[in-house]
Amino acid sequence: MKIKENNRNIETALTEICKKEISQCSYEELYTALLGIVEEESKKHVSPVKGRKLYYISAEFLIGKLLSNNLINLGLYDEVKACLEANGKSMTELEEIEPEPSLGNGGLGRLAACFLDSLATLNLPGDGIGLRYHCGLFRQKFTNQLQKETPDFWLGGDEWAKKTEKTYTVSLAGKDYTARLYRLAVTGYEGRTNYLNLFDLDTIDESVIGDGISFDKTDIEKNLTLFLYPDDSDDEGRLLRIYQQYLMVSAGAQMILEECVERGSSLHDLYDYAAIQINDTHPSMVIPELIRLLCERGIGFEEAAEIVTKVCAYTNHTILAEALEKWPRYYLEKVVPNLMPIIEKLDEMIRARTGDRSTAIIDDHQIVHMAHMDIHFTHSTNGVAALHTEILKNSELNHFYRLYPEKFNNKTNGITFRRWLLKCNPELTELIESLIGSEFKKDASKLEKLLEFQEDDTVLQKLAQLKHDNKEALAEWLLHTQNVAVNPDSMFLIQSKRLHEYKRQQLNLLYLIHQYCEIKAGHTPKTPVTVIFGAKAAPAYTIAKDIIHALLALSRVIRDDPEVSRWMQVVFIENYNVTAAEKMIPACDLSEQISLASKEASGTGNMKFMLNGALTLGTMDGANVEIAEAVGEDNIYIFGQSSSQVIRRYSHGDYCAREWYEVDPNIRRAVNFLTGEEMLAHGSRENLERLKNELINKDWFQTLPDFNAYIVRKNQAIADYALNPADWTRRTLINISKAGFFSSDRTIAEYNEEIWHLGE
Ligand code: 26V
Repeated sequence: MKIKENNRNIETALTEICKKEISQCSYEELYTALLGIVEEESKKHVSPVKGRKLYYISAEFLIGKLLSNNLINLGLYDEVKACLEANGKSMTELEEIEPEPSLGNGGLGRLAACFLDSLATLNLPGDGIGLRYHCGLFRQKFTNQLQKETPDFWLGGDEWAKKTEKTYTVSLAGKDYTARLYRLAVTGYEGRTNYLNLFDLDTIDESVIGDGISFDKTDIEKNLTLFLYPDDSDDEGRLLRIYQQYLMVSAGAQMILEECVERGSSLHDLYDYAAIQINDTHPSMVIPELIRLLCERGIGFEEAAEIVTKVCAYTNHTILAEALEKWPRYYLEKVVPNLMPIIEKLDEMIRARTGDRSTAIIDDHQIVHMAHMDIHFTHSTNGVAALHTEILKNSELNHFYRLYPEKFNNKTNGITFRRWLLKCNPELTELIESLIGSEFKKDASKLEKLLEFQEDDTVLQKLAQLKHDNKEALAEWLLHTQNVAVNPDSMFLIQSKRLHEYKRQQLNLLYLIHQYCEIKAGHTPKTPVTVIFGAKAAPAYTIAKDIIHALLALSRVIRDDPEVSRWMQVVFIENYNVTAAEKMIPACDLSEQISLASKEASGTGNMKFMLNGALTLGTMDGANVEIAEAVGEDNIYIFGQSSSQVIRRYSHGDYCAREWYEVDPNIRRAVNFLTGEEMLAHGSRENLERLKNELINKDWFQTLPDFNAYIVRKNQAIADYALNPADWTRRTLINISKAGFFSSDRTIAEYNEEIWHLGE
């Protein structure tokens, strides 16, 4: 490390760069100086690529703030923190200077960020390719208990992603645009430095943003990379999404070929130089684009298609049919006229291969199915948790599975322990280290050594104290950022994730209403609880916004009722993001993972909470199934219908929410409460009535059948926590010790061994 080689410590380096005493520096000055130090350090870990290199193409990289994480990965964090403290400065305040890059919606984007960390940590050559959105995902504000979206201008000032001189020409709707490359160094933990390559246009004009996050969607030159997934509730929005995707894949594909040729590839042997992972269907156009570029460089169509199939692999992240992208042919004809003939040829090849029209790329209604193209023209299709992959094979993608059984495989998701333990919970990291040494930081399976301590009262007491300290820290953060006071002596129950009906925040809502009524009837819980939500709803997703509205209104109803608020508090934090997650997760007692079984592909929040010593209350869905297997049924709270029951119910089409509502008095009481006078005192009749009607007449994600089981299991968890705290802590220790499997290092090692074969 140069800083040490030159015998300069951080203190002298900072003083030199800032040209004054550290105590005299502003946090902005220190931040800029540290950014420079990280940059210099990370360059030293760049090493030439030998053999195959991975390109992970994704419309989202939810990377979170980078300073502390980079310092941890480069081994500089402790030194910097000590130096700041010695000069009267705080690391926490310094962290607040950094804007959070809002380059993702949720799990899919965060997974991509965890994967980049693991690739670099495992010394694997692997870059990300994405877009440099100027405002990214919207910033969420609550006004009159309603979500409002405003732009999040996170760029400006010092940026981690550096502008380069590299540009690529991309033709959109017949007109040429210049895509510029920005590069952000990804530092591995004691590992190599890779890059996240983000493309952008120089011509973007933030002044075209009007009210909220509205803008003229047709002026591509000015708006193309303004927002992440702009509202696609109309044709213009959907077209813009295709423009964005093609900018990303065309510039990305050109960059990949250029790099490979520079490294000696003849392009016929592209497979020896590149592996491309297509993260969901958003980057699917990279397949025809690469074929187009290879043909342009003299390779025949059939060979080009073969090369691309060998190089590319596809990850499916959802079984929800409405989330699998399919575009009317005329959209693609308009935006990517050069690709359409290629997509047609690929479709013809598949017609010759199989008579099964359900696997067609272009169907009889002239709709282009991106996932179908992915499965036919890549060598690997993977699901993201064991159950999810089984559902893909046996139901959703069964026709493809029968065609290509060898292509299907599972890669259960994982999380990077550097951010989700070392960074967000240094106290727990220290305790673990004092007990089992530091190997777990790079070999997460070593956490199992903690099992030795499950009967050790001193360790358990330390663990309990640490959780309490983290709850106090969260309480302070909530007071400071959200202006709400919570009781750290209460039990913390957290549901934080995107707002979607299948994730069933509405089930939690109905539970809270039920408890409200029970407390009013004199049936108090065993201990006071604080229920914390964090979630953004897609701007055009009406019911999701109604659920937020109902939860915000209910939190006021409870706040204003001292009889209930002694026992229960509901907090919905505004603008949930990675930074908020880092504060919430270490403080959680009970992690709510209550999606309708079969609908959550994996979930990764579930893993983060488990690793930080929360117990899970969940359905047998996604990776919850594997968490339950790992910890055993005594150390998790499982409830609700199984995925096969749910799938059966859907296929019979015989679920009738109204029947459940009419028969069950608890359900009726909770649902009716939505439009009762207490709620109407704080909420809007229109929103609340719409939600109530949805629950009674549709309830597409079967909230009502799981309602009673959820109440019983949740109240059991609360009683166990209250009545046997030592045993609770013992069970949290078991959860932590079994979390090793959910490290993204394990996931990435599996991708590499079975799909990518990097560096070979
Ligand atoms: C997208 C959309 C868009 C249109 C309307 C409905 C809808 C529903 C879901 C989605 C999600 C698309 C893909 C996605 O983000 N999947 C998430 O990927 C995570 C990482 O693999 C995984 O943990 C989550 O379970 C999965 O939902």
